[in-house]
Amino acid sequence: MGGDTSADDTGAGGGPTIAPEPYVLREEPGPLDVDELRRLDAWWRAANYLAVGQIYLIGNPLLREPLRPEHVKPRLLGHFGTVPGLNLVYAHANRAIVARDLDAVFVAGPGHGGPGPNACAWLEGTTSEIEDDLTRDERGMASLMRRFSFPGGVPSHCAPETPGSFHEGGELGYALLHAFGAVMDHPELLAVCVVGDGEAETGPLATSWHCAKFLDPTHDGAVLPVLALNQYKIANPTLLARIPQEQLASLLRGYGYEPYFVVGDDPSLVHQQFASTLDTCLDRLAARREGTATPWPMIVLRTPKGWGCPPVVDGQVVEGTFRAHQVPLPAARTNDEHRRVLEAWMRSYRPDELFDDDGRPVTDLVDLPPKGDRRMSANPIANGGVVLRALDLPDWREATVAVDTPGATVHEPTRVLGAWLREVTRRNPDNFLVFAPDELASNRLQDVLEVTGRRWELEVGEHDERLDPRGRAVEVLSEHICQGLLEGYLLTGRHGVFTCYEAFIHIIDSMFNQHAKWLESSRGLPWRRPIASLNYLLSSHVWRQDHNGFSHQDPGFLDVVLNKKPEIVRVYLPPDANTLLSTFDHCLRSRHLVNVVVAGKQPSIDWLSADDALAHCARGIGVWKWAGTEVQGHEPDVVLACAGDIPTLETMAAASILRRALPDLRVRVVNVVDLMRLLPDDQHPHGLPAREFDNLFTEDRPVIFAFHGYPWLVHRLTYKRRNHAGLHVHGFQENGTTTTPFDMVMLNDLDRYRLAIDVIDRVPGLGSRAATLRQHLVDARLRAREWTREHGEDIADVVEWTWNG
Ligand SMILES: Cc1ncc(C[n+]2csc(CCOP(=O)(O)OP(=O)(O)O)c2C)c(N)n1
Ligand SMILES: [Mg+2]
Repeated sequence: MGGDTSADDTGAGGGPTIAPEPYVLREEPGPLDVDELRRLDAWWRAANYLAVGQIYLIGNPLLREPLRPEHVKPRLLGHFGTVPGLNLVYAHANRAIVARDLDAVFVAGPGHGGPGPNACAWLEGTTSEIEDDLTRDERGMASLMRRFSFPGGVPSHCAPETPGSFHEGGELGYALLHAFGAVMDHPELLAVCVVGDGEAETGPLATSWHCAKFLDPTHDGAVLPVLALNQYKIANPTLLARIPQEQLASLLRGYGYEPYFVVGDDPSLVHQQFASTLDTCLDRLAARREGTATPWPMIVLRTPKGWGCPPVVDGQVVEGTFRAHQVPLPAARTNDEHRRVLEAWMRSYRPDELFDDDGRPVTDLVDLPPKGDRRMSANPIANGGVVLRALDLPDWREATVAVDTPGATVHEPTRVLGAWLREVTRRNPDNFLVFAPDELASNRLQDVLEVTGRRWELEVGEHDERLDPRGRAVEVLSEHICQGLLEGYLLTGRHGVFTCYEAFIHIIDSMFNQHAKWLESSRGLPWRRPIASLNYLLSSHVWRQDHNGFSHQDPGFLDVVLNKKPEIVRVYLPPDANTLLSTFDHCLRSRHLVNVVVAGKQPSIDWLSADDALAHCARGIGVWKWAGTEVQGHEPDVVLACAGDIPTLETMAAASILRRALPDLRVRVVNVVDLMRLLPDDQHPHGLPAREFDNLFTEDRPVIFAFHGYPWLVHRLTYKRRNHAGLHVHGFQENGTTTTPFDMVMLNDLDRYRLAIDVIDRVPGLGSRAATLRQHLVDARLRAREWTREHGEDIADVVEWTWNG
């Protein structure tokens, strides 16, 4: 819901409630002849009528009888204010699609106007093709109206349930991003994108005007932004409506657009103006396509909020004000006056002219929109899974590093992955993109730039590197843009990767949430096909941002991700280069998920060969037998578990300290690549059955778990496990600063010495036996800390340490 309007729902506000007057169309100069004008206007009225019906009615859809209280929904939930604008743009876009045979999709930025696109899809006949009971007749119209914002029905906002929408419209700000993402690599596609003037105040929307600078005139399609300047949001005027029009025009010109203003409240004039403006804009876009350098056209549509609704309710002006945002007549069920005006309002659209005796749209209405896949409500691109082509993936094993013995070599995992992504990019020149907020090279994926450039349509300076109007890497310092474009690209049937500093991925927490909700809801709709997964590669992570400091140290995105339904989220913490490769191959083949992969970019030890990496990743979790000191046939005394590259390193170093100092201690090392394995199998498709978990982690032995992120997350995932009381998790405790890498792990009790101390403290009977070792480890920590303070770097013992079996 967009929030409450100020009107109370008793309808007892005193003062008059006034019904809108039906208007009469006049012939005005413009591109529409009388007949066309009449038909367009009829379509607009029909869509508006159906939208009002969705907000209010559970019976009597065609007003065959006077409206009675039982015809009106008991809870009136919806937003009318934005609907007339959305429907106007939709109707006119239809005219253009037919006239120019366009391949177009519609993005409703003010997605709270769900009744509008629902109505358009029903009028176009798409809804009845998807759902049997939504026939284009009186019965189907009754269902359409009833189910809107009704328990067991469809949401009040544009959502996966809305035919033709690929835009979750509840959280404002992402409309343009989705539109621009959709047309990338779709050279024939036009995205008609309505932007709310309130929505335009959000950070993501404000920055997304720039996206036209990433579109290649011939290789990509076009977006036609329509700024719906209805001047209000929920309870306030909008900023863009109250700056002088010339300032608004300058602002938009500054972003590279040529704004065309359509202003008015007289349908006869606005129809003509909008039709001619749309023609001009589409001509301009076509000329750009042909190589003519012209500014990118856009439309500013300044019409009243709630255009056509009751002008006055309970003595307060509603039409053309913020009061029209939601439900203009809030007491239509209980208040006779409101109900009378509601009926008059609905009749002002002249439903008798629009629908025949059976409730079917009259021939003029059926004839107006395009047919088949050209209907914006039925465009297969808006149901991305339908047009999805699998990636042509090179064999990841060919990109692996040779590992004969664990610990003998060192590589930068993301750089190794980058070489493989270079081949992925090369082989998939029109359906795979990599997005980064200026961090592609910083995260060591620069090999990708050997086969492509960074997408850039602007001037190229002498010292710039690898800029290219057709580049397959999109770099812009806005996590919002990266995320939003990628979402639009995925939702319309393509593939991609977003690489980001781990700490700053939080900037798009909320966008991730909304995309996840889309995936969750659309899973339940048989007509929506699965799309490619959203793949995050988070590098420059908490443990190796020692040089950048506390602001750059935050592994909490994992906690956000795991709030979402288990069916659609995956978290992978590959410990080395080969496991990262295997993991990413899996992610790029997966569908309809969010995959979060956290991996380091600094030189780090190679643990597993290609074969071992494959087996380990297939299991998702496993004992590294060669790293422990278990004795066949005996339970271990302690389990050292680890998830994440640095925790794995520290765990391995702890294991080697214990092996040398306490050779009799039976230590098991368990590495976790797929964090979801920790969950029970009835909670996640990757969950480990209880017996397997108990076998790995024992039923009662201490488990010292070194974890990449905040420790509580592991507890959250395992609290139902039998040995949860024996699980002691070390992770990021929010102790960060600018210091050395080893000081970072010491600050958070994740270092090898601390892990080994924990083993001594937790294994029954070990404390007194290993008292000297414990003291030695405490001293070693102190020494390591002191060394950093004196020399500004880590002690050689740590820096030069490697696994030697
Ligand atoms: C990010 C975000 N913040 C707040 C809201 C609550 N909200 C819903 S509608 C709305 C006003 C939108 O105004 P505008 O974009 O101008 O749309 P319109 O006037 O066309 O209804 C607000 C604030 C939201 N949905 N998303
Ligand atoms: Mg508005």
